[in-house]
Amino acid sequence: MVFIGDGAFQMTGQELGAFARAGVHPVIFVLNNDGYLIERLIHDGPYNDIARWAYHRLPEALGAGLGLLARTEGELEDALDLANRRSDSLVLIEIQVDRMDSTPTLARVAGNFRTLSNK
Ligand SMILES: Cc1ncc(C[n+]2csc(CCOP(=O)(O)OP(=O)(O)O)c2C)c(N)n1
Ligand SMILES: [Mg+2]
Repeated sequence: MVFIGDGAFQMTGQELGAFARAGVHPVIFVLNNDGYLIERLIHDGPYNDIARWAYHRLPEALGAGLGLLARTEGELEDALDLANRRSDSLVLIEIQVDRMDSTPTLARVAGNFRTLSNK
């Protein structure tokens, strides 16, 4: 299983092709919050925006397996069910969340960095 942000995926996503060549079948969760949230929480600006890729369509384009889109909890449950039944294939699940969704821990840590960088 692989968990990756949309920003990090834009630097490494071509490796889907290598997975296909190696014949391995990970389940890949792409957490799509429309940019670099960790940086937005510290200091926001247009440099935290990234291109809006259709991540769930990339496995098909790269001949690498199945891509699914989850925009709600129900869609995520359906995608997990399908991934469970498709262990013979790479499955990429794009999970769309709100732009500023964050765990309390991340918000606290980033807030401390923000305070330090404003001193
Ligand atoms: C090779 C490389 N380039 C740049 C960075 C700087 N960097 C750290 S976090 C980050 C953005 C991460 O965005 P995303 O993967 O979407 O995660 P999010 O914070 O949105 O959950 C970047 C560019 C890095 N860590 N490694
Ligand atoms: Mg992101």
